[in-house]
Amino acid sequence: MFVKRISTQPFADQKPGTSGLRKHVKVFQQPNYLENFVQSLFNSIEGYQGKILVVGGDGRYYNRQAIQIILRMAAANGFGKVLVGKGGILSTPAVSCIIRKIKAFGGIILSASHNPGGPDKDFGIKYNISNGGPAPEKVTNAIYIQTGKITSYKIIDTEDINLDKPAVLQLGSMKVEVINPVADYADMMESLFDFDLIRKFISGENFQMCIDSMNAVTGPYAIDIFENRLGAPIGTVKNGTPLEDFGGGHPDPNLVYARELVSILYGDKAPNFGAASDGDGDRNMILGRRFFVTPSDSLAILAANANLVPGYSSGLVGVARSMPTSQAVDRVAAKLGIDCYETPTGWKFFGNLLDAGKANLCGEESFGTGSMHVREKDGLWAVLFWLNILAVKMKSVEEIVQEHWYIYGRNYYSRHDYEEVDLEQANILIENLRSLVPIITGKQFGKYQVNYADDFSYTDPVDGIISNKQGIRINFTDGSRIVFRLSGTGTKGATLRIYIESYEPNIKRQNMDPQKALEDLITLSNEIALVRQFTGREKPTVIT
Ligand code: VG1
Ligand code: CO
Repeated sequence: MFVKRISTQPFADQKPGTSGLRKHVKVFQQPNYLENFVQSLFNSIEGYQGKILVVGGDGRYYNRQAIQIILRMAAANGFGKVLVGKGGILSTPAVSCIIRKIKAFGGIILSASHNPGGPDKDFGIKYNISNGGPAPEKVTNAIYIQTGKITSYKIIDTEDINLDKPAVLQLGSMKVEVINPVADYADMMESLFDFDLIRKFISGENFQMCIDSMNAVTGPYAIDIFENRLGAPIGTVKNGTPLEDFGGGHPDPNLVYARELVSILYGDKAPNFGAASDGDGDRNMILGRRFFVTPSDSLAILAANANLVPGYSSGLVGVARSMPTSQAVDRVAAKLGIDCYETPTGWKFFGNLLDAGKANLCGEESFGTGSMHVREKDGLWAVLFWLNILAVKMKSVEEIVQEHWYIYGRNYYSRHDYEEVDLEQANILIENLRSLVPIITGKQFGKYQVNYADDFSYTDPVDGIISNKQGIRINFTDGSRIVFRLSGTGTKGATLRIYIESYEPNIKRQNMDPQKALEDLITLSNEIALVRQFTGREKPTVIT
C-alpha cells in the first residue's frame, strides 16, 4: 500500500457548529478542504489503528465523491475496516445503530441535514464517537484545534470503490464492507415496537397514512419498514428515492417546507396520519387529519404514553429536552416523578445523560425526538412510536393531543426564524440582549413582568463540562418565556431564532391558533430585541 503525504495549509473556517461542519458544496470542493478536516479529525483521536469506522451519508450532491476520499484517507491512516452503506447511503440514526451494534470505533456522516442539497447548495460532515452519538464539544474543539495546525494529510492512491453492490473489498491494507443500509436499523425498530399490532391497526378499513421522505435518506428505510414489514399499501411512502438535490426542496419536515404532505393531510380526502423526515433521517413531523403536532408536544406525549410501547414498558428513568424546547415534557416528568434535564441545543448534549442512564427519552423543538435505543434523534422511530400509541389507544392523533392538554394543560409554543440576516447585526442584537440580562428582572412589559433572565449556561451532570452562552432566556412571572439564540447550522449570514412559549391550563382556552395565543409575547419579543432595527425584516422567514 503506497501512502502519500500531501502538504496542505489550514483553512480558518473549519469550526464545527451545532451538528458538524456545514458549508456550501463549493467550499467543500476547494482543493484539500475536506481532506484537511478529515485528517484533523483523525489527528484528534487516538487508538483507532486496526479498528472499524462506519461511513455513510444522506445521498446529497458530493456524497459519493466525499466517501471515496474518506475511504482512501481511512486506509492511509490505519483503520482496519470501514463499513459503508450501499450507494453511500446511511441515515444518521442508522449510523448510530450500526456503530453500537458492531462496537465500531466511530462513524462519519456526510450530511447537512435539513439544509438543501445540490452543486450550489450545502454539504456537511459530522463525526460520531463509539457510543454512536455526535462528538461532544471536547472532541469537536480538539478537531478544530487540529484544523488550525495541519500541514499535511495522508491518502492512498487507488481506484474508486464500487459502492453500489454489497461486498467485502480490499483497499490497501484496509477492508471495506459495503452493507445493506436498512437491515440493522429496521430490525432494531422491530425489537422496540409491537409490529404485529401496528400491522393490524394500519390495515384497518378506516386507517390511511402517508409518509413523506422528501427525496432524502429515509426513503429506503420507510419503504422497507412501512410497506414491506408492516404491510402498508405500496405508495404509502412518497418521495422515497434519495436524490442529490432532494428534488430542489429543503428536506426539512415542517409546515413550510413539507408543503406537499401538509396539503394532503389538510385536503378533502385526508388520511388519518402523516409524517415526514429530514435530509439525514433524524427529524420527524407528525400530522393527524387536519392537525399538526408540535414537536414539543410530541415529546411530552411520547413520554406520557411510553409505558404502552414494548421497548419502554418498564417505564422511563428520566427525560431531557433542549433549553428552547417547550416545557410540556417537564409536566409529564413531574407527574411521573422522574428527572427532567434541560440541555443546550444539539443532540451531542444528550449523549452523557443517555450513557449514564439518567434519561432515556430526549427531544428538541426542532422536530427531533429519540431515546436510549441509539445516540441520535430518530425520525422513523418517532413515527413508529406514534403508530404504536395510536394502535393501542385506538384514537385519532387529535384526540390523543387534546386528551394530553386536558390532563397537563397546553404549552402554546412557536419558533420564529429570521434566516440569512446580516451576521454582524445579528451578533449586535444578541450582545444587546446580553447587556439587558442583568437589568431586566422585575421590569413590567404590559401584563408581563420579568421573573428572571439569563444567558443559558449548562454544566453537564456527568463530566462537569460547562457550556456557556447558549441562548438568552427571558422568563415571566406567569410562566411564559421568550428565548433568543443564533443558529449554529446555517451556511449563509446568520439565522436568528426566537422561541415563544406560554402555558394555558384552562381547557376552554386550549384551542387557539398559537400565533394568536402568543401574539402579545411575539410583539414583546420584537420590541425587546429590536428585531426590525437589527435585521431589517418585517416578519420571520419561517414560523413553526
Ligand atoms: C438546529 C436545531 C437543533 C438541532 C440542529 C441539528 O440547530 O435548532 O435543535 O439539533 O439543528 O439538527 P441550530 O443551531 O441551527 O438551531 V439536524 O436534523 O441538522 O441534524
Ligand atoms: Co437532521
